[in-house]
Amino acid sequence: MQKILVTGALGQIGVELIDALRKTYGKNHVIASDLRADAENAYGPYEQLDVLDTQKLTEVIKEHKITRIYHLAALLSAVGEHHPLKAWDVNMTGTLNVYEAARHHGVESVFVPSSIGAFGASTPLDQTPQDTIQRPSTMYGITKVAGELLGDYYANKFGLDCRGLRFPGLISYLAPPGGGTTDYAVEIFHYAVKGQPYTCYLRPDTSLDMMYMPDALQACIQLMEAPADQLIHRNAFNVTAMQFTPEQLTAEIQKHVPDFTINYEVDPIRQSIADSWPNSMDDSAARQEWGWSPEYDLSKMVAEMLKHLR
Ligand code: NAD
Ligand code: AKB
Repeated sequence: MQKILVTGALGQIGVELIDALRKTYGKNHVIASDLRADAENAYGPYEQLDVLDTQKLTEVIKEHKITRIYHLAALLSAVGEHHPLKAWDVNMTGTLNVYEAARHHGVESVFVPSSIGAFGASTPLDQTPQDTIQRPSTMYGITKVAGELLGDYYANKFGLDCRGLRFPGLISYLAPPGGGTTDYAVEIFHYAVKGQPYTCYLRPDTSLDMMYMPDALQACIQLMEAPADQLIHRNAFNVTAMQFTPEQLTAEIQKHVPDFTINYEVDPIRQSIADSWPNSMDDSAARQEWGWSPEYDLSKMVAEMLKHLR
């Protein structure tokens, strides 16, 4: 049975992933970790762990005899543009520390999420292929491309089973998003259920890939359980579930909340990031190699989000 460490476990993905992993592998087989000393959201084994602290990282891996790591600790795109050097440190040095500790201390497999942020304006933005030009313009994107390459390097050079997904914007109701460009697609629901208008920082026609969290959790577990000989790419799979603009999301919410209104005050930093990201990704490699098949489309996701937030 796997013994799993999750870094950055108190973030938007982590709080739900630890629960999903514990249902699959057992409560005591999943160690949550994050920067905070208190961990009331961890509901099980927890370690305070800064991924920049290599000594503590090694201790945690050895003490719990970790065999698999889900490395979620990172700074997201918008925060990363405000703190680029910190984003480099956490996303790059943190990931390198995790790979190094893993290969030296008996860890067999490591999951590191990438992002639509690993693409840039020179990438084909419609049906973005699995293998294509990656010249991102954000510090976040630079760290994501380098993280993808590091995964390939550690797999090829040291035989560490490094896998990962290029996630689109993730939509969930439990933990708030951590400061990304796609956060509007979560925030908007909180305003809709409170009966308040929402001011969106992206233009109404900005199309981005998105996914509802249960599909993302399923993808994290399914990819890591896929037989290695089925995977041609292994690392950095495009995965998507839906594409929409703020205008289209608003129209879908209005089917349930007819009085809901939106207005727009465009933030030039986040708008330029969104403009450099795909309008829609081609995720056929994930579908073919390990059976990726999302359950939630726009209308199903909106109905579920509103139901849970109410
Ligand atoms: P988040 O910002 O919600 O959570 C990140 C967590 O990392 C936070 O709890 C934070 O305290 C922790 N952290 C920050 N610095 C740390 C450090 N030095 N040591 C240990 N922990 C640290 O992020 P998330 O949305 O849960 O994203 C997790 C991963 O998934 C990231 O790699 C992110 O790039 C990727 N991803 C997320 C999305 C999304 O829409 N949420 C989309 C694509 C990719
Ligand atoms: C962000 O907007 O930074 C994240 C992502 C898509 O990587 N949600």
